[in-house]
Amino acid sequence: MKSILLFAISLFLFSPFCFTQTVWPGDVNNNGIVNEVDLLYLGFAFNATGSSRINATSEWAGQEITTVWEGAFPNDLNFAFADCNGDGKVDIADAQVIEANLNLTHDDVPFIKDEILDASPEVDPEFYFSEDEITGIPGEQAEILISLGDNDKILEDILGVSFTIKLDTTYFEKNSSQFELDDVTWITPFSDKATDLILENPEQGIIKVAITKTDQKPVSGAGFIGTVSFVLIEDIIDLLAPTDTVTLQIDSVTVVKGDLTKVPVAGSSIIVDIEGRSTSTYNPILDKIKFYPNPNNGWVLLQTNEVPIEKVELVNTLGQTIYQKPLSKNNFHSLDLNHIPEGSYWLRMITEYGVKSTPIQKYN
Ligand SMILES: [Ca+2]
Ligand SMILES: [Ca+2]
Repeated sequence: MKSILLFAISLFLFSPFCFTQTVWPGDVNNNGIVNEVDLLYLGFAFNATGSSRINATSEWAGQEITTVWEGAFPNDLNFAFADCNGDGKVDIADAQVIEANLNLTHDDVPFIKDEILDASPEVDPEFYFSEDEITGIPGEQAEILISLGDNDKILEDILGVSFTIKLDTTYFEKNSSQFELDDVTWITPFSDKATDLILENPEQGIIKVAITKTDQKPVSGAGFIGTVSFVLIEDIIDLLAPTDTVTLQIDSVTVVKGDLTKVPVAGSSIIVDIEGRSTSTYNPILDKIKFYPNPNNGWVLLQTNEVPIEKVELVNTLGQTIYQKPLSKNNFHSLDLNHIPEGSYWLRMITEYGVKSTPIQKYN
């Protein structure tokens, strides 16, 4: 009897006739936040149609879906979640809602962070700057191409990619940094069958990019994606200590296949050489210091190789020192960074020969 009752209740709960779920416009994957990853899900559902929402709005408010659509994502989430503006069709107007509601959160569902897969440039494909070196002239615009994958590591059956470009606003002019997607790339061989979002946050020096195919036809390939342009601030040379480095960074890379499964792809960074800056003060003996692994998940090992490190510091992308530790003269040291939030940092190793400063990536 009990089981019959349970069956009846579950039939009632899961019946499409009483289906109620809440859509927050732009949170296509319904994980509690609107971000660039939602565009990848939008690509998966692009051109789907179904019932429009009653009193539909793109404003940030939870709206009930009363009738399910036919299609669903691989995790069974209904396609109605992709209809951000509620007009009964998944199209480019819904991508604009993602942009309008970017970074907004709701707590209708337990927040699930969009997972960034661990990846290593040694084994996985890489998002990288297409030149080994770049020189910037203070106050003048410079640009560099970025690429995803190369001939040795071709990406297969890809539907979309998202990533973040970071430029430290201490060194780069705000509002001058841009990313421009190439008209034709290996992911988007036909620009009318793809869409993209390029979301610039000049205050934080962050550019979020998402590109997805809209015809559900995954592509394989590797190569150029677009161009990052930037302007170094006019008085940068006065600002820099001799061992400071200025970098551009690509991280938070998400690459999805046609079934939305994720492919590990490594991010990267490049040091910007600054014209007119003397680099002779860097002591090459500092190259003897080794540390690993990078990226790390909380533990970093340092091997000094007879260049004693007096102190290590961890500096965030805002230039704030968030961790420091004096070190003994031992050859090996381990750093416990488990309490440090996930993100990109500079590891500064202070020695009597100068400061070695290296970008590191912390994952949880
Ligand atoms: Ca989301
Ligand atoms: Ca729509």
